[in-house]
Amino acid sequence: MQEKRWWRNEVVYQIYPRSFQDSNGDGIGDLQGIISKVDYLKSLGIGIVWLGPIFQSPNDDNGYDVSDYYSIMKEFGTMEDFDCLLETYHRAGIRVILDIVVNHTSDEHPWFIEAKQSRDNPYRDYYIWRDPKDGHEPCNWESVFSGSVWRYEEETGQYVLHLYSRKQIDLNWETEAVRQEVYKLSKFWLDKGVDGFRLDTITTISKDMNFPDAPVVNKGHEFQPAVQYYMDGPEIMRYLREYKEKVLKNYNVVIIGETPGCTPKEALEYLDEDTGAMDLAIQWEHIEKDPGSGEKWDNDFWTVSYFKKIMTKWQTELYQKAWNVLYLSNHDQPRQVSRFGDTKKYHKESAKMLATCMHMMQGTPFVYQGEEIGMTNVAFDDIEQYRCVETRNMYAAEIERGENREEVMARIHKKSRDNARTPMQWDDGLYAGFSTAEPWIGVNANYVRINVKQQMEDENSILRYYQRLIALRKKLSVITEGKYELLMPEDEAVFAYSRIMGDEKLLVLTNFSGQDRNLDLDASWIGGRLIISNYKEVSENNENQPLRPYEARVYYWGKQYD
Ligand code: TEU
Ligand code: CA
Repeated sequence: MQEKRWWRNEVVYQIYPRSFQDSNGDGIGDLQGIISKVDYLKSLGIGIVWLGPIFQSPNDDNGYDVSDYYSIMKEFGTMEDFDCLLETYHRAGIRVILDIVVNHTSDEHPWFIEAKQSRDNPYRDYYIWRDPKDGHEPCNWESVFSGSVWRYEEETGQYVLHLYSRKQIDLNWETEAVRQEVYKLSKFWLDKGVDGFRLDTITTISKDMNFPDAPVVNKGHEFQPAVQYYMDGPEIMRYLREYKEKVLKNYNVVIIGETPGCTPKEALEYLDEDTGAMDLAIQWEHIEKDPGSGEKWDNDFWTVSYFKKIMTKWQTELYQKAWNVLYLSNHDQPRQVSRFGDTKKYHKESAKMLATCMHMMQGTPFVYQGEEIGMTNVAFDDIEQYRCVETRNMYAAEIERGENREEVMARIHKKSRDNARTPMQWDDGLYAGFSTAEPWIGVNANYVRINVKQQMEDENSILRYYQRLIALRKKLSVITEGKYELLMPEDEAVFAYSRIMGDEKLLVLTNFSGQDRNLDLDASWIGGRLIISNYKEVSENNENQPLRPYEARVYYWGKQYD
């Protein structure tokens, strides 16, 4: 495992441990469950798994609120289970990446329990405290999860900062001891042999410490979106470079930063091999128009031409300078086939088309659990069935503001993070084969139709298609290395692009609509050889025949294929 930049040739699979596989019948996914699925991931062709947070946590935000960085969450198992997981996956040739959450800790972390005792407690400066301003919050910033970013602490008469939930208190990276703690815990896990980190919300660790009021953009909100004051802040590069210098550069690991709101220009700074600090950046631009507006719950702005523009920008600007992350789904986003495809008439076709469009681009594809079988959004009737702290807070705030319940639920059905967090659908048995007991969150009722077992047996399933896509990437280096170029840029439904490397080339044709679409490509694209498609009855060579609803076809020119 010594080769450099090994992550460029692999596909990453993201596991949300709580929802993947329960092994002991308590309704909660766990490490033994993950261990039991190693052959499944191997058969898919996965080279790297990213595990959502597995550390001790009161689970206000499902592990993104850590109370002990050195022990495994009780519900997930023990340190022995973790060691066994690492060994099992390594033996199968799959690398393991941990999700490190160091923008904040849980309010139940011993550091915070100490810090809130008194103003002169040695841990006080691990967090960010401010005096009340005219008897109120120090500034008007709105938390990502609704309400103010400030929480008042009676005992010491000060407010403490939390960008996320009230139980996720932001660490103060200005404090040398905090940075030392981060280095120490990172070394602990790296020395165990993990293959890298995904650094949760890492671009918010440096804030504007003057805490200016944010401009009022929406009179309906008491507090204001203030992302410009805490994203990619003034000291971010200094913190990250020091982290790399003191810890990360001593290991052959991959560092993946979660970088919401990041532009290609900023990404190039983060990703620079000499002066930067990470290997991959999970940018958000193609799935969230304006994360800064704080209006994630608004109706979709998304159009195919917008998507093409954003993807093309990233493909072009990072080319030969840095490496892209290719994804449409994760644990914070609705299911991709519900959002960008058609779950009714063209479920299979659209799920395969979306995968083709992403996997043929330049970068490392990230597959989020269940995506490979086309899992869909869920629509629970009652807010009580939702578990996500963001969703529940949003609901409470909107109802209090007098919004209409049905309308609020409709937005939740569309965008709630719980859409992606229902249990993995393994088979058509009780609780979808996820558990023998009632799961911590409801199973999507469509598991009888959409599940791994059925798709393993079906040659034409979405799952089998993912296997083929991943195998192709291993076979044809033009998929990893080729230069990207957008074709038919103006088309509102067809996303067509080419990949070129020497005398090898790929033509990727995808239709994002439920209608037939004509192709408008010049004669140099006639011919080639069909290497994958989501329809039957496709000619072996490209003749520019129209694309059928959600059709995807990929043609190859070159010598590597046999
Ligand atoms: O997400 C960071 C982040 O920007 C999200 O909170 C995003 O704004 C939100 O999900 C929009 O719906 C990371 C994790 O991926 C997320 O699960 C955590 O809740 C969050 O950090 C706090 O740790
Ligand atoms: Ca369990």
